[in-house]
Amino acid sequence: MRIARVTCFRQLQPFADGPYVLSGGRVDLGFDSLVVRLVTDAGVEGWGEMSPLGTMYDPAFAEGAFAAAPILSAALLGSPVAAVARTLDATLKGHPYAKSAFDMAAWDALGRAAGLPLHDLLGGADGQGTTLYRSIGRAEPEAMAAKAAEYRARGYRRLQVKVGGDPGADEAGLRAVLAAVPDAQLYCDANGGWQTGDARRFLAATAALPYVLEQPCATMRENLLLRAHAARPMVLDESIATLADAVEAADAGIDGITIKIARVGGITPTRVIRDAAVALGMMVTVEDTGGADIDTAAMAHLSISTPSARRAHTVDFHHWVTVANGVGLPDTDGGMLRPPRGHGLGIDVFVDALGDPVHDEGASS
Ligand code: 0XW
Ligand code: MG
Repeated sequence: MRIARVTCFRQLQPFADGPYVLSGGRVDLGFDSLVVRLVTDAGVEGWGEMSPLGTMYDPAFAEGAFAAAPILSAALLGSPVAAVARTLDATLKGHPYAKSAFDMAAWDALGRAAGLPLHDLLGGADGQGTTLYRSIGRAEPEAMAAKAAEYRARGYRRLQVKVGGDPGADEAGLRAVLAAVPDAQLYCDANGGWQTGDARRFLAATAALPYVLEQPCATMRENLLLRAHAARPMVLDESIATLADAVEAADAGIDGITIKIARVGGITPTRVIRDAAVALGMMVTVEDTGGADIDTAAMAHLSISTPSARRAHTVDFHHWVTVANGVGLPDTDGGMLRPPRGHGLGIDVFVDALGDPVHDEGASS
């Protein structure tokens, strides 16, 4: 089965809950999403999605993905669907985020052709669903507490508290959230905003509080140096871009990793890193940098096929944004993300919601 047509769309996806504030004054108002449709010579469709978070979260930006899209599309025409990851890597060195939606679309097509939900191609479902968390942006402690209470009332039992600024202010935010939702499980995510000294100050001031520390500093070296100072569990997110990063983190006693599908380049490398991390004994989160229904379905399938004993949590991006790009995801009642039941990603895509293609080539284009 070979690729006969490639069509790319752009969808702007404003956040439903307003500005999203990360450390370092980074603020974003929504996702800027690349949606890819592949059509095979057998007439099977496959869809994929990728959105970076602005321009300052990862070494990725939407305009980069849209610039790479025509180059990758041309290379994929005639390529076997099963070999898409190899074709992408042979065409463009690096730029994994730009390849992610194409790789995802190929997996969707393979699942549809096989008549199987994607998780059956990725290890099979272990359990019914994956715990969801909501992220609380940096703000005044009262506002963070109010947001935490709202999310708890909406069924989320796990919350990601954004930190990574002044350690004293971060401590106040964490204490306010804990007071508002004492039964929630908390992750403090600095998004690499601290220097090691800031992180040690925050750790000392919050030694008695229950939370997992996420990506305290920007570089792998700083994070690994900090590991010895943190008695609590520590997970890395932005530092994990390759399999080698995951191995280095495991060797240094890091407890868990977050694999972002876009950051590593699609479902193919995500699966490799996920399975290696599980074998190395780490907790694993599979999620992404942004998107809506199509991307959330990919996170759902990769998460549910991660062994439940090693599975941490994931995000429901289709509930973060005010637009939809398909239907098929089950309700997230109880704060759980369940995979669609249909074949492949299991999403019926709303083509009309995507506007005119930004790129289209191949048969009948
Ligand atoms: C919460 N996220 C998954 C959404 C944004 O892409 C950033 C990321 C994080 O962990 O910071
Ligand atoms: Mg994170």
